[in-house]
Amino acid sequence: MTNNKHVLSWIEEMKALVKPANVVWIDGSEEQLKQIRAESEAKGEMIKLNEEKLPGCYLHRTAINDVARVEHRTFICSRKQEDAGPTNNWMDPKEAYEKLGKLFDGVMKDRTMYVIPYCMGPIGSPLAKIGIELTDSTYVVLNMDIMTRMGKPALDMLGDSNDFVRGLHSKADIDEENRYICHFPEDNAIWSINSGYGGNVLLGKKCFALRIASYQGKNEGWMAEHMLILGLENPKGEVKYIAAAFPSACGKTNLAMLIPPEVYQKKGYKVWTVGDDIAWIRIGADGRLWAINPENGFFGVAPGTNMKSNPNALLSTKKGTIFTNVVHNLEDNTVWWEGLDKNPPKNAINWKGEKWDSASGEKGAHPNSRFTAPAKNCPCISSEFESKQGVPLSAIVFGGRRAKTAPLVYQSLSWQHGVFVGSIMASETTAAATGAVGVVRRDPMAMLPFCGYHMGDYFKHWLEIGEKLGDKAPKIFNVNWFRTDDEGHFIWPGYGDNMRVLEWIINRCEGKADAVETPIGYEPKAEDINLEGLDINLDTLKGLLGVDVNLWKEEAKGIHEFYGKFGDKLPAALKTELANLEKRLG
Ligand code: SAT
Ligand code: MN
Repeated sequence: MTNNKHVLSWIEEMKALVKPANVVWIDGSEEQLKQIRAESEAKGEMIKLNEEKLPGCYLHRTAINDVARVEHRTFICSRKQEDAGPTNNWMDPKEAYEKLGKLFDGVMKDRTMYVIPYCMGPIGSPLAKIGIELTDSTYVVLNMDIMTRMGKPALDMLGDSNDFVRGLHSKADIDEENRYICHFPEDNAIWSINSGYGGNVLLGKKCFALRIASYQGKNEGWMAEHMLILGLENPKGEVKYIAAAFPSACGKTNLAMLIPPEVYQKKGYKVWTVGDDIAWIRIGADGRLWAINPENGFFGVAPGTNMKSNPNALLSTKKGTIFTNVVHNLEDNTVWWEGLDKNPPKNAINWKGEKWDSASGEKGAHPNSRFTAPAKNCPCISSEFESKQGVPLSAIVFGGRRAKTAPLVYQSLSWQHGVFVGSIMASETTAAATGAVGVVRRDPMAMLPFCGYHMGDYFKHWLEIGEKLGDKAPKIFNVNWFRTDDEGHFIWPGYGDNMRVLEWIINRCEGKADAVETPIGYEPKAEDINLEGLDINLDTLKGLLGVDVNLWKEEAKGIHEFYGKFGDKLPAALKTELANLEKRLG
């Protein structure tokens, strides 16, 4: 499929290591995919679902010990430890190659090695980049087909170039003790072994498009961010683009596919999805920030997705989709998960592959069960989805799950202050990674698990981009849909009603809305958030916008502690911003 010497010699080297029984180059043709689906089905790895109700859809179950990203087994293997920084696990690249080399040695001797060339971003886009993943998993091949532009066109785009990310993956024995996800930013390489879970093994996604790409972006003057991208169309037909960073499983897919409330629909507002997880962002010829979504599908959280919460996501899963770790409904050979509807199937198999009775009180789907759905299925996919230059950003939004401290929305006082706001993001942990759920942790720009280099340098990079942008910089905001009352109930309805907040954000960007200055930033006047058709009164909204000075003083202490980690690498501008916040808090 290619004469590229760099590609061919690297593959020879990897073959000598993993010693596959067979090598199959993935060309991306439907004919070849058909065959791989059939093999995968024959092995019992994929279960073909009801062709009438879910055409082209499959169910897959991962091993019980392999259901989420493993941050404690994820390493940045830069030559110098300092370059990985205090927020990443580090392993010396020599040690990593040696240790993993032993695990990879002969691992594919009874298996086929698939060579997957893929492109992150639209083929031919100046923002797109090429990767090649070697894997022994047909599940990976079939997921990469949905999530990336996979096959011959990617190799053609690469031509003779050496600029491609070298990914090596083996399921091996799914041995938890020897599970490693290692990144070698200086070698453009990723080695992943002993997992079969999406975020650990679809190497184009978090490993390349965030960890390796963030490092490339720092060196090349662009940004790889954990952000959705949406277009908000007003009644005049003008579309403004927003990129928003939230930690995993905090509603990026829901926000990206938002359906405006009826009062907005009647006026002609619409939301278009460009991406739901990752944005690659560059300064364009006009001096503004432009973003593409490097992915080609959605790897979304299934539980809670339903026709009310996110009809566009659910409709995206109706064909050509792979479901992972959801309930198998044996009544009609379809799938189910908690929050899909109120009728759990009577005759069903849970995510562990056991006969399941919903009355047992045990969850049938894993909380981090997923769908892999083609972007082209999405009813609200943006007309700019394939655009090679991407879309211009008007606003950048940060957000997380905070029960109390963070108000519904506020705007930063400047780009520099916005970088501060992003750097102090905190959120309750979710099931997207193994470990405790619901614990508040700092997650700067939602990149804590995904920044491929020293986070102090990452903050510096953000500040430098702002200097280059000057007055063309998008405005920066922070949102929190997750404030709770004393009984722990969410106060803000969220989902489609988040449109009301987005409207204020865009109005601010266009100089059309007022704001009040608080110690933490600009907030809307309560009357400037449209509550028409909502069950929330002005006082409740004022509560949601409230800034509790005492809580924020506590917060400032926590920020000092967190910033302490970065030592000399913490940019002075952020120290200044923290001091200014404390001054404003009094
Ligand atoms: O599991 S993934 O890393 O692919 C998704 C996520 O955690 O955001
Ligand atoms: Mn994500």
